[in-house]
Amino acid sequence: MLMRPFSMHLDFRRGDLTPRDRTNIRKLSDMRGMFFNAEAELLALEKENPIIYSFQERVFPEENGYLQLAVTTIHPGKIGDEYFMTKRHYHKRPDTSEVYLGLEGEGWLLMQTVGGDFESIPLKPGVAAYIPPYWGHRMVNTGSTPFIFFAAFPGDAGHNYGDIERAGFVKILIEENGKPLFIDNPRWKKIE
Ligand code: PAN
Ligand code: ZN
Repeated sequence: MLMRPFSMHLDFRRGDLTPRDRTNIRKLSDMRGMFFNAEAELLALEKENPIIYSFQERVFPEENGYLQLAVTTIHPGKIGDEYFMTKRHYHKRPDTSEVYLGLEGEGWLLMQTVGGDFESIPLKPGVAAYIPPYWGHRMVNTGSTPFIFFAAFPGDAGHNYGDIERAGFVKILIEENGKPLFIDNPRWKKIE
């Protein structure tokens, strides 16, 4: 069936996509074991289990030729010294790209290949980043306000959380003396 052209509304400040098909909420309990400081993670879980981020999606056919659209809001905060961040993933079809556009707040885009090649790009309103094929990706909120960004990716890209979940990212982003600092992740292991 022929899809008709259409428009939608993007509220940059609130991170609202209208109309939308679904809203996903990721609490700390959905990200167990992903923060570096396991003790701080457990404490925060027991105390309030905070919402780390949420994302609103327009869902289209999972086929070549279409695009999927999403707006993500990462709340400000830290677990230990590590900033709130997204889970991260590769695409199920790893040879697919994605574009992220910063709408509100500030943060960093962390990217990594299966071989351990690492790249990072700072994002703020008006900055768009191109994530090429084969790069796993994660966003991190390094500011004190919500970090909101828009994403567009191929209809059939899909999401693969497992591969990075096992290996972790080579670097993590922590706050030191009030500033973001990249440090090596001692837990990271290359998948053989
Ligand atoms: C984004 C992400 C979104 C949430 O739309 O899916 O920011 O992050 P996680 O998927 O890592 O939980 C995207 O990259 N889509 O492909
Ligand atoms: Zn993606």
